Amino acid sequence: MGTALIYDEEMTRYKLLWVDPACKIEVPERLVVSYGALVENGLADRCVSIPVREATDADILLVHSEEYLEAVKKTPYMTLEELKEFTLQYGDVYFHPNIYHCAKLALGATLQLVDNVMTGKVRNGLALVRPPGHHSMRSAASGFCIFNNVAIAAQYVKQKYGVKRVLIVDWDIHHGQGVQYSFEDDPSVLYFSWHRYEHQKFWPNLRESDFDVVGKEKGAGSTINVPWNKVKMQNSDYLSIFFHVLLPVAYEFSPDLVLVCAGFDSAIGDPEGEMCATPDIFAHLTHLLMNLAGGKLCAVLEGGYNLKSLAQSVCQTVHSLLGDPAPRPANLEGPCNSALESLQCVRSAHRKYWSCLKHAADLPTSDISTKRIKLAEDEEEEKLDEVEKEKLIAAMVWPQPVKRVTPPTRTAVVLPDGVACPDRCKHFSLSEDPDPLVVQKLRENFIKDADDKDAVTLSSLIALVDKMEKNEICSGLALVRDVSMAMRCVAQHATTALSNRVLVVCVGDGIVPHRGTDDGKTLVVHFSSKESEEQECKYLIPVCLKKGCSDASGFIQAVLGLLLPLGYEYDPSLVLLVQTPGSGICDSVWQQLTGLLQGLAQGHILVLMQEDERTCIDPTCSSLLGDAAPSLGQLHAAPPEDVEAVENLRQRLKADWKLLQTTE
Ligand code: X5A
Ligand code: ZN
Repeated sequence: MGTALIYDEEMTRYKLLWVDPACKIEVPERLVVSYGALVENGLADRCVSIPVREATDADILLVHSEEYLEAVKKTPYMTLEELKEFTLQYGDVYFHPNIYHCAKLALGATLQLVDNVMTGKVRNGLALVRPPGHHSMRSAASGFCIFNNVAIAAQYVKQKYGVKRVLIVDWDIHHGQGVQYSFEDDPSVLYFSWHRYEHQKFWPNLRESDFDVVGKEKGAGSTINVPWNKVKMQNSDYLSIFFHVLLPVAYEFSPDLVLVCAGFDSAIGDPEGEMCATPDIFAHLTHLLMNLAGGKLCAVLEGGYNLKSLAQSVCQTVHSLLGDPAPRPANLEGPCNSALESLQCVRSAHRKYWSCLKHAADLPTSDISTKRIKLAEDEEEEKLDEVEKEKLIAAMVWPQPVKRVTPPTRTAVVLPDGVACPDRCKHFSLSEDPDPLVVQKLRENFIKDADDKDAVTLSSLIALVDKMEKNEICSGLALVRDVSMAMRCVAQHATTALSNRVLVVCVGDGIVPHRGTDDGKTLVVHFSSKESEEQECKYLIPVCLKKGCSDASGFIQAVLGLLLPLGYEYDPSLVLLVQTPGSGICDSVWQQLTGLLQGLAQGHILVLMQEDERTCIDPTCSSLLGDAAPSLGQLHAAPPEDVEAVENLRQRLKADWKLLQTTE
C-alpha cells in the first residue's frame, strides 16, 4: 500500500493581477517549487500519482451555499475591473478568470485523495493544491481560499463511506475558521487548529479562535483551538501541544480518517507565521499521526509562503508518509512560557469533554479571563516597520534538513532455530563463528550459566546493533532466552563501545535489573503493574499502572503524555524495546507503541522478547516494517489511579524533563 501524490500544473495558472500587499505572497511558484522539490529528491517517483478531477456542484454544495457557488461561477467571465470589485466583498483574497477552474481542481484533487485512501488503493497521501481552502466559509471566500477543500472532504467521506469519525488537524499557522464553522455543532468531526493569535491581534482577528471556544451543543469539545500569543514558537512548543493535547484527545476520539490542513506557514522563514519551527518538525508531526485511523491520512496543502521553507517542509511530510525514518529531533529545550500558558488554558478548557484531560489543572474562570484579556498593555512590542521586518524574515537561515534514507535492510530478525523468518524481514545471523574475545567478555559479564547458544545469540545482537549504528539496518527484533540479560548486554555495548545514548523501554512485570543508569547514557522507562523497588531518578523511571499494560487506555495515555516527551527530549541514538513475559499487552497496543517509538533515533529500534512469544513476531515485524498499527477503537476513561499516577510522575519529573511540563 503506497502513498498518493496528487498534483496538476493547471493549478499554477492563476495569479494576482493587481496590487494588493495582503495577497502578494500567494504565488503560483508555491506549487512549482513544492512539486519540483519532490521530483528532485526522488520522492514524486516513489508515490502513486493520481490524476485530479473537477469537483462537481454537488461536491461544492456539501459545504457552500448555492448563491455563493453561482456567484463564483461568474468570475471566469468578468473583466479585470469586475473581478476587483467582486473581490472587495471578501477579506484577503483575490479572484482571477481561471481561479474557479483551479478551485474545482483543488477540491477534486482532495476528493480523489480521500477516495483512494478510503477504498484502500493507497494508505495515505498528499494533495498539492492551489487555491487553499480552510478559510473559506459557506458563503464567502477568505484568506486566499475559495472552496473549503478539507471541510468538504470530511462531509464527503461521511456521506459516501459512512465514516463515523473524522479528525482534522490544521497545522497551518492561521486559524481555519471556515472549517471550524462547518463543524462547530458536529461531534463526528474533531477539528484541531493551532494558530498565530497574539490575543486577537493577528488575522483573522476572531474572538472565536481562542482556546475557550470549544464547539456548540453536541459538538462541544470537538473544536480545539490553540492560540499562539507570541511569534517565534519552536519545535518544542509544537511537540508539547501534540503530546499533551492533540494526541491524547485524538486517541480517545479514535478517528476513522485523519485529514490534515497541511499549511507550512507554521515553519521558520515564513513571512506570515514568523515562527521558528524547522521543516523537519513536519516529519514528526506526520509520523505521530500515522498510527491513527489505521494509517489513513490525507494531507492537503494550505498555506506556506517562504518558498524554500515550504519546499523542505513538503518533502519532510512526504518522506514520513512513505515511511522513511524521521531525522533525530534536535535541541528540544522545552516549551516557552507563552506556549505553556496556551497549553494549560486549552487543557483546562477541554477537561470536561475528554477523560484523558480530566486531571489537567483546573484554571479558575477568573484566571482564564485574565489570560484571555491580557490584551494591549503588556504586548506593546517595539513595532519594527514592515519593510525592516520583511528583510529580517527573508534573511532567516536554518540548517538544511539531513538526507533521509531508509537503510538497505529495514528490519532484521534474530530468531531461535526452527522459527521461520517473516516475509519482508531479513534473517540475521553471524556470517562466521562469534569472535572468541567477544564471547569471553560475554561470559564474564552476562552469561553466568554458560550456554553456547546464548553466546551466539548475544554476539548476533551486538553485530546487529553495530550495523544499526552504521545505518545498514534500520530496526530489529530478537527472540531470546533471557530478555533481561540480552537487554543489559546490548545496552552496555551501545553505551560503551559505541558511546551512544540508549532509551530502554520495558513493558511488563518481569524483573529487569538496572545498573548504572545515572550517567545519562541510558534512560530506562519501565511500565508495570507492580509498585517498583527501583529508586526513581532522572534516568530510571518506573511507571506503575494498576492494570499494567493490559488497559489500553491507561497505557496509551502514559505513552503519549510521558514516554514520548521523555524520549524526544532525551533524543537517544538507539531504542531498546523490551517485553517481559506475561506483560498482558495486546497486539494492537504493542503495535502502537512500536510505531510511535520509531519517531526516535532515526527509527533505530531493537525489540527484545522472550523466545516463546512466537505469536508476537508477525505483529511486531509488521510495525517495524512501517505498517500502520490497527486502530484501538474509542478509548474509555483510563482507570483514575493510572491517570493520577502519570500526572504525579509528570509533576515530579518536569524539573528534569521540560517536555513534560503542562503548566507555567
Ligand atoms: C491559506 C492561508 C492565509 C491568509 C492570510 C491573509 N491563508 N492575511 O495561509
Ligand atoms: Zn496559513
